[in-house]
Amino acid sequence: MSSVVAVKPVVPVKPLVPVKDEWKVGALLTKADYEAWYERSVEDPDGFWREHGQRLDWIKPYTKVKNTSFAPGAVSIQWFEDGTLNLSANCLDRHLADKGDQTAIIWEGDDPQDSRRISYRELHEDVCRMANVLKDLGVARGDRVSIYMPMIPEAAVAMLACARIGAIHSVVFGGFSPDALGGRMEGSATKLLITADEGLRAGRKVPLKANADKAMEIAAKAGHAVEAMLVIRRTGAEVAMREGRDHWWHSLRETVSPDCPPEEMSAEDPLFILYTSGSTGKPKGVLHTTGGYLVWASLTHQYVFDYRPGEVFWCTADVGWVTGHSYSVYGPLANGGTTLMFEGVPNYPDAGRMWQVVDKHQVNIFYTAPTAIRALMGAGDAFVAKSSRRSIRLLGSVGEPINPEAWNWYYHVVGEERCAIVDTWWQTETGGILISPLPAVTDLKPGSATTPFFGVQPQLVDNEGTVLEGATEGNLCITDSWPGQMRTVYGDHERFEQTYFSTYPGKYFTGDGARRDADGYWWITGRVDDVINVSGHRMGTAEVESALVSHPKVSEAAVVGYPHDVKGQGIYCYVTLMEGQEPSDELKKELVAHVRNEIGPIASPDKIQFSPGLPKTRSGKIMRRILRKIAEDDFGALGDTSTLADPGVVEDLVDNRQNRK
Ligand code: 6R9
Repeated sequence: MSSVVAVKPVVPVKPLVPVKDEWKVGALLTKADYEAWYERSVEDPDGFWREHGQRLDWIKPYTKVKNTSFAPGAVSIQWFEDGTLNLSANCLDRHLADKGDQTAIIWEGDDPQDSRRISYRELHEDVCRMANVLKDLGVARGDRVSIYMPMIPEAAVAMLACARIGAIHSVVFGGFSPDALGGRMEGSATKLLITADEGLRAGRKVPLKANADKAMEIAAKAGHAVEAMLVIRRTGAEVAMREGRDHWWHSLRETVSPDCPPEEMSAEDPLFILYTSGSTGKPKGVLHTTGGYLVWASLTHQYVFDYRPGEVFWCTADVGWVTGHSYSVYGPLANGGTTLMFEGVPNYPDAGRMWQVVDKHQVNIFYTAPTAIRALMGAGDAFVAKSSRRSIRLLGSVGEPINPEAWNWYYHVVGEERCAIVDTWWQTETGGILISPLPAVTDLKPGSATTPFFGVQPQLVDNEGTVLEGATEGNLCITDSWPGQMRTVYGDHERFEQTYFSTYPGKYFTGDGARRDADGYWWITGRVDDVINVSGHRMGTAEVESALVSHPKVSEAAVVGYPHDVKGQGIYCYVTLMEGQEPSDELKKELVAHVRNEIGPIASPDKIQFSPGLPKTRSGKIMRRILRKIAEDDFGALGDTSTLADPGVVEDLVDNRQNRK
């Protein structure tokens, strides 16, 4: 997609869009409710969550509620710890009596002719069958199962089947490379992998099974042999099946019982691992547990989206990301809702696809990312105007800061000023939404995630950790735990403490910067660590750097983000070549292909600049601040360069920026 978007202001951005009376009709919470609930949630968290934990069906009710500590060296997070439950029973079984025939999942295929509706009864049966198949293949409670799938209902079935038997799932985005999948399978010591023959996106086939085969080899070489693979037939392509190791889901499905009693799990038993990028080269396995996570996913889904029975909820995120976990699958299903899963992409067959799907399935709540909004805005209003969109009642945004122009377009053109926009700030680590407007409660400010959800206590600190008061800007921390918080980094609790609780001891540090305005509204300004946000996807600059230096012709690389009209941030790489290697356009192409191969297409470098040297301090640290400025063409503000070992390097970088592409 082109990186140039003509941002035409539809109407001037208004600094404040007050709640409209229509948004209050039938709403679950009033402003007074929000204020009273919020106050109680922070003054009496035990009482508040004791009550709200009851939204789930517990096998053995909890007597304890909050048991958490952010204390240095002793970080420990437990919620509802003596309660037991099963997550899949909460998402399925408990809805069968009233809603057995209601649609749980509407599936819209890549091809506009392809769609399916799956009732709660059908989904329950499929989940039970897959759970039984997993058991037959040797998966037991506590085992790790990796899931590498396209956006088809079987991805949700696989997640729920794991939850039913107490296995821990690790979903790996279908766009990741065999290397990335192999590394994650090794890291989680995966017992079994669930994948599909092929995926389908914008009419193009994605060779998932072939990638999975390579990933199995990579994991084995790294020292971990994955025992089995369960393969879903999606396109019907011929794929190699290894006898004794690989199994077809459609064959085994018929050999098992449609009943599978749900395993009784403790609230603090692990539910899933999800790998996410951080400041170091190695992705972290974020671990979420069962009870608190589901309380959080379902409560935020209900109140942030003001979700009402019978409504069709469409979160466009892939299940490979946390947004897909919490708001395509677990939140909506725990609430007995109807969730739409979309296999395709926003601009196929054309840029009107999203709105056609909205009309076709009468979507009421639409939740997507700013990058998609900007891309569709760039394609022109005509694609939107061809659809009715009258079914939409609420719009949502997630993944990165939404610029006011994109907000405005979403509000005026897509929503025709009828719908509130909830700009929801949260992270893989937080399990669900932490800061967001509520549609009937919060006056909106384009670009602001506004106010905290129940139990969330944000705080700004400066680089020394001093707490900042009033209208100001700083590093965003959260001072106390909430039920959906991650519990640890899988297999590495020390890294968990180190990453999130050591920078500002006693607080959870988000890695984001934020501003609080005079009305107490929160504005997220973006990452303050070495993580960049490319099309709403987190990418560690260190990961891209290590992919680049793994190329034989590269001696050193430094990667930074720069502003990109559609992606939010683009990937800018400074590359130093090995002695004797000549820079060329060919080599740039080779390096781009190499990074795609190592990580996946989402990590494709947007610009590569060959640079004979990188700006370093005398102790050898790369000065990224300077590299960021050059990438932004902001040469006037390079700041203090006096600590550089060789100041001449900077001039060289500025002079050579023409060679970037
Ligand atoms: C849910 C998700 C988390 C990072 C986060 C922040 C950015 C997410 C945002 C937002 C501004 C919003 N982010 N939502 N920034 N406004 N509404 O995206 O999780 O993939 O872990 O990314 O995304 O920088 O720290 P994840």
